[in-house]
Amino acid sequence: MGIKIDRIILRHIRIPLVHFFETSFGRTFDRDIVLVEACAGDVSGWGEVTAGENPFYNEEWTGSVWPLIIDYIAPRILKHEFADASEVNARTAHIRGHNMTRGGVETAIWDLQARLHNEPLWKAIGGTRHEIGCGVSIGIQDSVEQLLEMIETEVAAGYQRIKMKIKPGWDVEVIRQVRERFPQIKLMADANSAYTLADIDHLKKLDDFYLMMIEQPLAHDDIIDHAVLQAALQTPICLDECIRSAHQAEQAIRLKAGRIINIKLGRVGGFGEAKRVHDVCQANNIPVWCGGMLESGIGRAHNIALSTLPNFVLPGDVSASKRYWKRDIIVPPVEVSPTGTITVSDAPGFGYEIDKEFLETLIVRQETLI
Ligand code: OSB
Ligand code: MG
Repeated sequence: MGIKIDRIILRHIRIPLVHFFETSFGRTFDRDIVLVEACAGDVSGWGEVTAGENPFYNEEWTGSVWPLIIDYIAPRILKHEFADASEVNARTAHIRGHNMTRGGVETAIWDLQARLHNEPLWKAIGGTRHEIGCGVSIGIQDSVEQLLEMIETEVAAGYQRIKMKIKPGWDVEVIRQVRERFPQIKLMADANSAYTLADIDHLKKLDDFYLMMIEQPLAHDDIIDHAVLQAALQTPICLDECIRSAHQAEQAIRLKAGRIINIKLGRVGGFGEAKRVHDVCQANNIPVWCGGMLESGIGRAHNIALSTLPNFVLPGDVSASKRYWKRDIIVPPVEVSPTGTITVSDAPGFGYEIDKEFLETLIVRQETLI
């Protein structure tokens, strides 16, 4: 039984975060998210485009998503006969970049296929675990005291590792204070490309804090300088921004640009490529974990499914709905156990229902493509 999409409904929603989120490239208070509903008859699959509000993490932003889907993606998807969702990626692979937009559509079709087959998405993609380990990503705060308080809260909630955002001026001395207060926790730092090789002596100081890893210290599109830095550091480097395909993962591993890779569905363009990145890493003994992009419940549910693949052996940035939203757009919300785990739903598709009534109240713009 193949899949034929007869309608795509795009929705742009705006939803405030419970607490602002700051990275080295800026502070976010409200999320502007494009959701993709792919329909085959009366069955729908849902995807989330994980682009940010500005083109600062990568080249995409909420405003670039809409025209790209209308002008370039939907015409290649609508009415096309897919034997399997694994064929979707190749239909839009001629588009340069814009993986998050391509991935928002692709993941919707994976969800649709799983719902049509009445099976959980995590099993459909080859997942092997019923429970996933969770960490949290904590943004840059106004004061170290506020950061310490937040870490305290998340450790008490049971999260298995703490990731803190760093940038020049909010790095070594802040980490030193975190380590003094929390000598035992699994701790890591994410720089979102805020440094260059000129900072190598400064970055070496991070080796004092037995971090699990330091994430994407150098340029968003670099693997060569990361290889130089990794050779100079004891702390493992984890690559995020610069791994956008399985081929790039393979090259980064060959160059020894890092020892860990964070996989984000959007950054690599959906489940097809995410599985290939996963497989390349597994074959090379590179552990992976699932990154996050402050997703609503839809993207979060996809991330949970992805995290069930066998080589997702480190806790990811997939955490409870309530850390982001007063009310999520899925029911039930994503909940995390006192030991920092999420139990994976066995309901069809990504395993949660859409809260349509609440979703309606968030819509900025909606369009049906046929
Ligand atoms: O680099 O992992 C990142 C959020 C926005 C942009 C980039 C990143 C992040 C996060 C948030 O770290 C992870 C989460 O969804 O909690
Ligand atoms: Mg990151």
